[in-house]
Amino acid sequence: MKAFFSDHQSRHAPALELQNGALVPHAESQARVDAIKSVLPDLQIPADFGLDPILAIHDPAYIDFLKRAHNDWLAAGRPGDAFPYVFPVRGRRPLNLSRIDAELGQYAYDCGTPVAAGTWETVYWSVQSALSGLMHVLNGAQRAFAFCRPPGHHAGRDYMGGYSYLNTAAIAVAHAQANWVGRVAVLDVDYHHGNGTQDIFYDRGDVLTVSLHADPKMDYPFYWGHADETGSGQGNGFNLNLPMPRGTVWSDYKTTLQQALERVEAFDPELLIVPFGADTYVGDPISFFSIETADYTEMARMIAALGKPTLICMEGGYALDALGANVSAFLKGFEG
Ligand code: OKP
Ligand code: ZN
Repeated sequence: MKAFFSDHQSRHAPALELQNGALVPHAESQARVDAIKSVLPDLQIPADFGLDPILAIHDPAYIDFLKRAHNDWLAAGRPGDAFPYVFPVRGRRPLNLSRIDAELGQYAYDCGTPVAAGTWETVYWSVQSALSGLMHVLNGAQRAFAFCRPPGHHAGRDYMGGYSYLNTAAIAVAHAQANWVGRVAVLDVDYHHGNGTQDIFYDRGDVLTVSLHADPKMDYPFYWGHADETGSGQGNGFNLNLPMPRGTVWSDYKTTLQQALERVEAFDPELLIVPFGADTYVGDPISFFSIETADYTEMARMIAALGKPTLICMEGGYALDALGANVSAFLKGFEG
């Protein structure tokens, strides 16, 4: 399967994130890139589709902010990464503040998603990798792997969070629908709920969003991903959340995946997009499922059995010693 990645995607290198009350080295690191690259010897350089596909999903003011946030931070005399630390509480009146500290809080929902020097360049090219993979599929390939980095599924129309700045999968959906296809299904198999993707398509009946993830009663992102979030308006019934408890092993995950696949099959999409996180792995340092490396091959075989043209977008996965093997086990399940 063709895999797409640009070396510009290595520029983003945030130093620290706030985890459980401590500033720790950022889990979404360059070492992830090296681990995944080591099992993908033949990466394709993405084409440049420009800003328009991004603006089809994201708020122009948010994009403008992302491009200049780190410069504005430096100009305000701050060292290092632009770090959000003050947030508008529910019910505050909308304010148009230009102080970078206020803007960061306006557009972020957590303290794990700083804007670093190379962030814009990296997330821009991560999107181009997704779009290049998408075009490969729309041009007739049965599947493609977009090595997106950093993750994208937590980013909403005008917000960043969960290491995500631009929602790569959502941008691919919009680009596909602008030119080629009608119904698109997004099947998110990252450990964490794909809250940004859910929000973006919540009222849409032509985009089915399905997410298998850790129960948000216990795990990030807490405020989204509960089973009773099923869509609104035209989108009512077109969002399916399948939360699972910590410690979930493959045999139980598999039963839930079967349920997800039945829903996708009933929707009968013309295109399937799979945000894939290897953070369901038993050894993941920030997650708590018990999936083993070999299970990823079976997981992928089950998804491939749908027989739909499929774009896989990389999301999380932080166990550096197993990340390459897990990605390669997953991709293997799509071959042959
Ligand atoms: C991004 B992706 C745990 C803090 C969790 C955010 C996790 C973002 C994951 N104490 N921080 O979905 O893999
Ligand atoms: Zn994740």
